[in-house]
Amino acid sequence: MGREARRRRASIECRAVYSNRLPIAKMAAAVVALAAVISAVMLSINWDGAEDSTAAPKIDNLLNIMIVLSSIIFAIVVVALGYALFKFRAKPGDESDGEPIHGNTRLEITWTIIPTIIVLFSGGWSWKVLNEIEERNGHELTVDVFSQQYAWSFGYPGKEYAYSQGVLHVPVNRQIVFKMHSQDVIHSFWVPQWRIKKDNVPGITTTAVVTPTKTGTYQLICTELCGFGHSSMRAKVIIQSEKAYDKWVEGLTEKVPTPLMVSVKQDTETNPEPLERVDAE
Ligand SMILES: [Cu+2]
Repeated sequence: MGREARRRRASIECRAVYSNRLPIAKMAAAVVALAAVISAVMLSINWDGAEDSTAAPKIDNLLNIMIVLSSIIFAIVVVALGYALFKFRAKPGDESDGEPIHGNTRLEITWTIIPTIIVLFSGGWSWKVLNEIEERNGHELTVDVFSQQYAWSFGYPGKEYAYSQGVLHVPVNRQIVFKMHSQDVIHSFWVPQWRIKKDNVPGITTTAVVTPTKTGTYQLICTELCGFGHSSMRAKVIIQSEKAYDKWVEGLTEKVPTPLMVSVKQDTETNPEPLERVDAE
């Protein structure tokens, strides 16, 4: 048999096995049912706790969309796999080889286009959410975050670079721009109830924008394995009224130490926007 004839025959066999006999309607119904059950269970779990920043509901919403999309894809795979395992299982005593299958162009185009649409959609949606979260409102408060093995400290540029160690105070309902400066290895800034998570990378300044919506005491957690003391690398975060915040910062006696100030001054390349800040000298 010539190559072309073999190809055609395999293609016909393949179509016979994989398209004509597929109970598409039943399988689609099974996919919808399974995806609905998985989505319902997964969405009923409160994965990330309280939503205490303006970004939190948007991020949770995005997570929910991803959960539903993933449930659909998971259901398609499980139903197709389950059907194939059941339908095409070997008969007892059948030791023969499987069918020689050439492929199915239509199927391959479909399973390329659909994931492409899903990836573009989720990428686009994430982009939109990130833009919304990071949009400055012109009334923001800048706070410098210094991370080093295994401690956090903070500088308050608007308050003559007052400095606090192990405890961060910020006002509620005010947009805070955190400028992060790692002094050694990569750390990561994470207050779970705010959802925002940002790496602190040595040599560059990274930025996170957060508007806390509730007062209270939280924990800042390092979420990048940074060495032996990583699990204890935490700081207390106190969100309070603007008045109480002002009072607290004014009571601080220390100023950001010179070595840390050096990294503040290096903040040019990644964040070119002018900051309202007093120079170190
Ligand atoms: Cu760490």
